[in-house]
Amino acid sequence: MVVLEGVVVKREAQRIDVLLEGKVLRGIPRGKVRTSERIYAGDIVSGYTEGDGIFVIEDIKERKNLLIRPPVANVDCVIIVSTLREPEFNNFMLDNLLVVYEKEGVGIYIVFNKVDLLDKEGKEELKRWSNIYENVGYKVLAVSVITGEGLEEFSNIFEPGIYVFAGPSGTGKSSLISAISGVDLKKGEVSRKTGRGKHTTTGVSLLMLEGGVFVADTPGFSKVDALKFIDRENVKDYFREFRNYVCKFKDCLHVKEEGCAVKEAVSKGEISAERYKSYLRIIS
Ligand SMILES: Nc1nc2c(ncn2[C@@H]2O[C@H](COP(=O)(O)OP(=O)(O)OP(=O)(O)O)[C@@H](O)[C@H]2O)c(=O)[nH]1
Ligand SMILES: [Mg+2]
Ligand SMILES: [Zn+2]
Repeated sequence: MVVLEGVVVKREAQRIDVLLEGKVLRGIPRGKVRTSERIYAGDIVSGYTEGDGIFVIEDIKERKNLLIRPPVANVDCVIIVSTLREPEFNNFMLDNLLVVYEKEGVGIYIVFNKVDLLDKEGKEELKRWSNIYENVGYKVLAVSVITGEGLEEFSNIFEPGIYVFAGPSGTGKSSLISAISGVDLKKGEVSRKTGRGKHTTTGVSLLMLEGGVFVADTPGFSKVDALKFIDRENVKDYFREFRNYVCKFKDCLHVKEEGCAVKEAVSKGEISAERYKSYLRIIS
């Protein structure tokens, strides 16, 4: 029998969809894959087709990486979608996410959506936060799905690979994917309306754009705790801006130690006080 290879483009509860030669088939794990392994969106799976649109999965190709939050395999880049308003910006959550993704070594973009909602004060706030993250070395974009502002620049970032849209609930991940792909995710999707009349993404699904680009829409979260994924003493390694400083003690945790160059940099304003506050709160 010919062994075929497909990509898992949807993972939700018991459902696994496999994209094979442009067609979406229902994936059914068999043998050791069924009993001892979990399959994630983004996985490359091998097996054979059977009857009515069934793909029997016999094996999973070794993963390049595996994000746990959100659960997607073989990720090239994470696009963290945030907002200043609706919902209010939560920099502590963003800093937790950044730590988690830094550890995975994936590319990272920070995209502030819903800039149409910002008044003068809001725009200043946006500039202040953008500067903070750009100074750390992150690529930051500001967009609005409603007005189209920034969307052209945003759609130009994509190169072949898997891009995961992550971030708090309601920031506009699904809306952004719809805007750049032209696919209305809210229609074809299994989505439920919450009390506030919003569509909430449930499972993870990958959409194929032109030129080998896959984008993963994922459910938003309300809380992320970096310590679930990283040991307390290693968190400092994933604050990029701390790496430029050499403290008196090699194992300095940058809390109360004598001769801490990171703390000194915070007091001089070289390192953002907000970022440092997040760091202390993560490890506390
Ligand atoms: N004002 C404004 N509203 C937007 C914008 N983008 C999305 N929205 C609205 O924000 C709400 C949430 O958008 P979604 O795209 O469902 O957000 P999501 O991040 O996919 O949410 P989850 O799937 O729950 O994580 C919807 O009512 C959208 O119409 C924007 O640029 N401006
Ligand atoms: Mg969504
Ligand atoms: Zn230190």
